[in-house]
Amino acid sequence: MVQEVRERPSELVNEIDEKGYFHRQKNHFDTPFGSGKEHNPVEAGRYRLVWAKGCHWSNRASIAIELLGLQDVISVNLVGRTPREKDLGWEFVFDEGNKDPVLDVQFLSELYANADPEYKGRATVPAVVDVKTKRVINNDYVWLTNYFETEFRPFQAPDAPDLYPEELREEIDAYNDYLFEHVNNGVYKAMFAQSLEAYNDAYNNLYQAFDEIEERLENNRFLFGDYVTDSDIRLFVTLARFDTRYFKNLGPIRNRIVDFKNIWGYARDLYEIPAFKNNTYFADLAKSTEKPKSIFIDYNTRFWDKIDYETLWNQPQERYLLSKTPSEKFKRNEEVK
Ligand SMILES: N[C@@H](CCC(=O)N[C@@H](CS)C(=O)NCC(=O)O)C(=O)O
Repeated sequence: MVQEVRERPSELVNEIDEKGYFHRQKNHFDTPFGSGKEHNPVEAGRYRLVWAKGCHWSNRASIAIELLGLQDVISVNLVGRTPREKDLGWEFVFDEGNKDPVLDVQFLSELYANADPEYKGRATVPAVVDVKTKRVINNDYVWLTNYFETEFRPFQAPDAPDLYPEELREEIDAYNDYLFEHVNNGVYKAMFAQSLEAYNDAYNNLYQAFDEIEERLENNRFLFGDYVTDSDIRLFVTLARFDTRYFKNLGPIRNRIVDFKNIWGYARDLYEIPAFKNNTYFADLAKSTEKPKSIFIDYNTRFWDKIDYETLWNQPQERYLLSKTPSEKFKRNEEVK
């Protein structure tokens, strides 16, 4: 029932400090997956991932599930928004009657309330829901893909890629922290900044990182060499949204993604992989939800459905020339060698 659903709390009220800097709310449901008493048990058919096309934090998880062949183990569903006077947050708008057919609820916030009636934060995606109890049991986007890569290994496809090789884990973790700070959340720090000082800091940080990544990709096909890793998923989801959507809220940008030779080739190399392609909805990302307020109508509102993103992102590139295994983008798990 719509009336009982809690109105969405705003970042601009709760997540901005006195100097205008944005500080993201903490993940509330961070119980890890594993075999201990303090863990969410690793089981097939027990969990459902809820994600949203626009949200890169959740897009990582949907890409990882498909890359690892876990679709029959962890079910997946999408949420969206219905424009209302009061923002009620994520809703199962793609399902009949706007209700998730497995969980039988309309709003994601209901599943958060089932888990913790006192929860005051935003009901965010990604959210992993226990289908038995209809409770959110994990919304820890930082570690979610790593749980799928490690704890869910017994349920992965036999030839699943090893996206988080043991010998690289420390380096990948450190690089993921860097990506979070400067790129994934770096974009948001600029987009939510409420003072020019906070904005300029965030903007410079972001472009410094893009310059560093451009250099790293000069001789490396992927961030860690010849094979796709967890870090590549995390970078890709931000790149896919940059020229499509973020540029609008970033202000005058220095370069688009298509202006970076290496980053742009790299992004298309990843986009060739079905799990990346199937989970990226460019037209939906570009589609504007704002009502025009003046005679000047923003670029996305005018052109979102006229740009052929598929052709643009399918332009050939020669990144394979950088690799010792040009036709293999993945390190496969040992057992199947
Ligand atoms: N859980 C994290 C990150 C996930 C996140 O921010 N997801 C966004 C979409 S990208 C969301 O679900 N927002 C829903 C809302 O704020 O109503 C957070 O709380 O900041």
